[in-house]
Amino acid sequence: MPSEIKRSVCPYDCPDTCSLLVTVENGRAAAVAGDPAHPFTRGMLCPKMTHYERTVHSPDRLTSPLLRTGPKGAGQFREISWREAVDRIAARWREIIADYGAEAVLPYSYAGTMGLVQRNAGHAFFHRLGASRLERTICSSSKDAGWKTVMGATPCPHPDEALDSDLIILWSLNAVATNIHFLHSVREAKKRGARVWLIDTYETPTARLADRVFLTRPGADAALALGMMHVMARDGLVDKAFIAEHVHGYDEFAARTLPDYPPGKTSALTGLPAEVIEEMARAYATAKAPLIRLGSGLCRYGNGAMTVRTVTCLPALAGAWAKRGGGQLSNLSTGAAIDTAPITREDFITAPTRIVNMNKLGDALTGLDAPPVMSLYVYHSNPAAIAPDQNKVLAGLAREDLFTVVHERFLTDTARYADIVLPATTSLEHSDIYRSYGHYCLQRAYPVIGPVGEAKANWDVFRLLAAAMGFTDDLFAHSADDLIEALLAKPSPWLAQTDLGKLRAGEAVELPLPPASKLTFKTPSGKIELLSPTDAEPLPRYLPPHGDDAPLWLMTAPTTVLLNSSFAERADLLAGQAMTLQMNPADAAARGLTNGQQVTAFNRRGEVAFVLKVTPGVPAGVTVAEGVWRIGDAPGDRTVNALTSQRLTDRAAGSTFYDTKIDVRAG
Ligand SMILES: Nc1nc2c(c(=O)[nH]1)N[C@H]1C(S)=C(S)[C@@H](COP(=O)(O)OP(=O)(O)OC[C@H]3O[C@@H](n4cnc5c(=O)[nH]c(N)nc54)[C@H](O)[C@@H]3O)O[C@H]1N2
Ligand SMILES: Nc1nc2c(c(=O)[nH]1)N[C@H]1C(S)=C(S)[C@@H](COP(=O)(O)OP(=O)(O)OC[C@H]3O[C@@H](n4cnc5c(=O)[nH]c(N)nc54)[C@H](O)[C@@H]3O)O[C@H]1N2
Ligand SMILES: [Mo]
Repeated sequence: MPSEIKRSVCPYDCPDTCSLLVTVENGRAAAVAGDPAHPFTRGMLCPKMTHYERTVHSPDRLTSPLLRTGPKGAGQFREISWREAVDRIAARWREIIADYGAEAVLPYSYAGTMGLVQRNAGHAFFHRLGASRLERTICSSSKDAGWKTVMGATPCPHPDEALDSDLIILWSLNAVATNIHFLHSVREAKKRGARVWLIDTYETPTARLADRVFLTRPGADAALALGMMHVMARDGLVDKAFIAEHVHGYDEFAARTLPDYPPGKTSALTGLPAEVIEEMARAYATAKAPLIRLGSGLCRYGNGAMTVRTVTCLPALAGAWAKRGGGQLSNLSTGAAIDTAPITREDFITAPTRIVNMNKLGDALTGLDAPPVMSLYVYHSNPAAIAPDQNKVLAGLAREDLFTVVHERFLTDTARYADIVLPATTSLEHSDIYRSYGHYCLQRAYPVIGPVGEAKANWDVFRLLAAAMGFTDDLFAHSADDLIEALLAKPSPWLAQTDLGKLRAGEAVELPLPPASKLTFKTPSGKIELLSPTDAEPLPRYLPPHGDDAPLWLMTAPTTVLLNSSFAERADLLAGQAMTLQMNPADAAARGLTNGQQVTAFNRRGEVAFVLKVTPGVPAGVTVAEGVWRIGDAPGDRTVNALTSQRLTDRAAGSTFYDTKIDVRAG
């Protein structure tokens, strides 16, 4: 049979949301390439997606439902039919609901796939069931909250604005790993003379693209931003005309907040020399069009929302919004284009049910009562690996009386604890529609190959479960394709301006940003709000992170070869890699540790074995563990999240992965 090239979309949780060209031969994906027609993909894929077909057709794919035959966690199962699997789940849920009520059932899902239908596929079902609701704030809810306090619902600028910037600041962003397609514009801008800064806590792989690298103490970015703004105000480097027209509360901010943050004090908080903070302030304020591309690392601290809020004040003081190429790029939101209500069906909630924060899964499984969690249904997420406080999560998953169902593509660390495992399709095998948090394109994907084995898509599984539970709502009679049409049929002014024919044909369409959107601030005052009079914290300030009673910070950073725990199935990507802990030579010497040896990182929550990598790229007092590894590939029996905590951010109940301290010993 001749090969065919079909279009699809990268489903992963990444701001780049690439358009894919898949070569299909004999019903199999033979090769995958980046789509040259897509304005952000530009024909290029990251190293992970270059051989996506190896994930899709991996010999490790789950191809049949499984029933546990050994102890929890041992990974011993036997194959059963879908009919038996669904009947067993429904029967067990009926018993649990009779004994404890439906809130004893907890769904757990996050972002294995970002498509609007498959990602949100369980909401209607669990609302209808009356299950506990999951608060899905593991990623960057505090970043969104910080942005919103200052900018309201103002859209982020187009990412291509970077082309016209003369100073691009990659702030807490390891773009080489997490936003590789943004670097196209960064490189082009550099050719035109732009300077590039990186502000991080260690020299990430992105450091080599930067003209200047500024390493700040973890959780101290608000102090850095305040120090810069202090110097700008002190030296008359703020844009007075812009402030007068577009900024609310500058006088209060300048009088009440900024005097508290002179360079000496902010130097002590950040670890950056005072003269460097002065220099950064001057360079930022005198750039023609400075652009901050804000990553998410800095929001995952006890002070995360306030930190983002504070950094977001910088472009207002510099008047950067008035200039093409200037401003700040945070998480882009296109939620206003497509309303997901036809899928999420909040109207199915008849009485408000319990809300469980996903960062506190360990506590929920081990400590909740009235009712306890008696069943956990996990889909497109891997909480045994990615959730904080792994020891508590695993203790919960090991409970003999917990009925766990995991719908997965692979036998992940979570799936190993399941009573029933259900096999999931990959994105090439099901329909969906995707928006992005790094650009303004929408794209619809059709299946390009049939399901591998007996794999089923998220939505199709919930249709089966709905039937087994006796739910007769019309919604569950519909296919994923019907749901996509229902989304497109809900008119929004933004969607009305796009070519729906092209979208339905599977091509990317770009939502147009309204003209002058950069100077139309969607806040209550219509201005950028430095002062929020009714907020418990009316003005930005430096708040300390949580910290821990231990000497070394631990950066739980992304790696180029994994995406959270996804791609762990890919031996080709992990070849030559090890689960390392990076450490400064001085910290290693002080502990008598040498490069390449096995070490144990520990704190009061857990102990994790790593291979030590001694490097001057990590400052003293900081350690780095890149990637969320599979326990089977780790030197010991735990991975990085045995060290992280369930503590939340100051606002929006976010995760605090980086707000972790440890000590390290040999062995
Ligand atoms: N290859 C790869 N791609 C990914 C992911 C992945 O794991 N791997 N993850 C995906 C996901 S889920 C998301 S949310 C996105 C974003 O993924 P994120 O994990 O949020 O990654 P970044 O936005 O790059 O931000 C992380 C950077 O912040 C730095 N950092 C940590 N603490 C601080 C601090 O206090 N101050 C400063 N200035 N910097 C700090 C870290 O050292 C790191 O370089 O990327 C997605 N893409
Ligand atoms: N230490 C540390 N921990 C972290 C982070 C970190 O940087 N460091 N990052 C955090 C962040 S930002 C995030 S967003 C979370 C992400 O947490 P998760 O969203 O849980 O991310 P993944 O580890 O990618 O796990 C997704 C799982 O979904 C499965 N999957 C993919 N597609 C489908 C599908 O269509 N159907 C079904 N049923 N399954 C599918 C994949 O096989 C994979 O096992 O992790 C957080 N945890
Ligand atoms: Mo994330």
